[in-house]
Amino acid sequence: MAAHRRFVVCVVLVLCSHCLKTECSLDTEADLSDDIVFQSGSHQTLKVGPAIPRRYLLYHVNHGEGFNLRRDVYMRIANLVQRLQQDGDWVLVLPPWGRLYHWRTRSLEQIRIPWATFFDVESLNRYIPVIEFEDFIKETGQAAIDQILYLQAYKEGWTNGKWEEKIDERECIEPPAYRLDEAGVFRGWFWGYPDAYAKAFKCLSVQGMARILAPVLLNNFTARSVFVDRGEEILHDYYGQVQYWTVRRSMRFAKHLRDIGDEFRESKLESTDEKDKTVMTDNWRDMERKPGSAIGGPYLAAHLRREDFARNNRKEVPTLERAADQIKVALKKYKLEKVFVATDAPKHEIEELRRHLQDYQVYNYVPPKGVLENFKDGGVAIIDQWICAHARYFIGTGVSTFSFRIHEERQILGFDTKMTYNRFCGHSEPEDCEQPSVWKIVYH
Ligand SMILES: Nc1nc2c(ncn2[C@@H]2O[C@H](COP(=O)(O)OP(=O)(O)OP(=O)(O)O)[C@@H](O)[C@H]2O)c(=O)[nH]1
Ligand SMILES: *[C@@H]1O[C@H](CO)[C@@H](O)[C@H](O)[C@H]1NC(C)=O
Repeated sequence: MAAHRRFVVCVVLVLCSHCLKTECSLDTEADLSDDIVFQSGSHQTLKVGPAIPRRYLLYHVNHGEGFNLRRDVYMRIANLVQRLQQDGDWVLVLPPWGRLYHWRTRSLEQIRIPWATFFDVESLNRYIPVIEFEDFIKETGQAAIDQILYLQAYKEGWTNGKWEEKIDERECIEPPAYRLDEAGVFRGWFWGYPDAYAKAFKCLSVQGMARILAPVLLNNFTARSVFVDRGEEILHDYYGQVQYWTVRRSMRFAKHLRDIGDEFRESKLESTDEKDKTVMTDNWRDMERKPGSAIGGPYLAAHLRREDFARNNRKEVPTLERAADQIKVALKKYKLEKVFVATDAPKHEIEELRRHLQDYQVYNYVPPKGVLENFKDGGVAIIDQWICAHARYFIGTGVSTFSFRIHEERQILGFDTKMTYNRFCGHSEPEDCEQPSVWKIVYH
């Protein structure tokens, strides 16, 4: 998983100049079609054309991927929908959350979770039209999807070592994850909805940015609802550019989770938005902050990714003792006494970390039973991220997408990148290990 993600990041970097080039041709096309619509309308006073039928884009991500990589895939797909919107009435159907590898609390049923549990759906809707899967069922009358497009790489890899953008209908490389049943429809995993099915299934080999799917969805597959599986196969159209940050800004966490995090900040960490200069506007579109305008609460936040990262002995993971040493250096430098630790570590590891930091006040968020029951492991992780996002200083774990999303959240709130783009040096790395690359927020 992680190797795959690193690979994706490299490709994005290499292709940056390439995507800039193709950008202009696509934009011209859009402008032309706008003109035509406008002209025909201006000749006749009352021109009632046939209503454009609403089309639905559904998508799914490979089962093994974590929550925070899935958030990244949402951004790629949302920008595709934004592109499709120029040519019709498209709506993105949000894939219910569930069965994530890292969601370990066995006593909970963590399946068919709507996006509203974790995100502010109204905010998402301010960028592109989105609906929950349950609403899709209500709107269309049944959990039936017209067409599955299963994305995969090219069997032959990159031919003669050259990377180019392409997409073709191909035979499935792996045995298909959907099977035709006696009734002639495709059955498989549709987020735990046993009645859901699809009418048609195809594999597409793809190498390219999300928008490479646009002409295919507009011209080749004209079914009303199209389900793109393995959405992580396509790359960001504009990594780190305006479109990237706009959709990222639209991904606000659900208010009920933010409130819980804020309550913890206030009661334990002496942190409130007024004092910390992190007050948010109601609409993210009106929020543009100068880097450095946010001060943050009087605490340091650390994200310490353990579990599988530690078990696999990744070089980016520090021993708890070394993590504590690095935290102490920053606490002294910024004259702070309080530490908030977000981690997936077992209790005994948190206790060990506390022992190494006994001269300081160490906090971590332990959810009351009701919070865990209502908002699940995913909600608790978001509360952790939210508290980290409001600290004066943040230090994360290298290559963890959990930490990456905190970096972004802090830029949106207006923190200086120096107080954000920091990570622990792992057990087999030098003390001055390479720090995360800074992706500065852009608004225009
Ligand atoms: N509550 C909480 N959960 C965490 C924390 N760190 C990781 N997790 C859980 O572990 C999951 C995996 O982390 P992700 O950020 O999704 O992904 P990653 O850390 O990059 O790991 P992979 O993508 O799986 O390689 C998260 O989605 C959480 O469920 C943490 O600090 N607090
Ligand atoms: C889409 O249709 C065009 C024109 O018929 C064809 O050349 C192309 O191969 C098709 N692409 C896919 C992915 O089906």
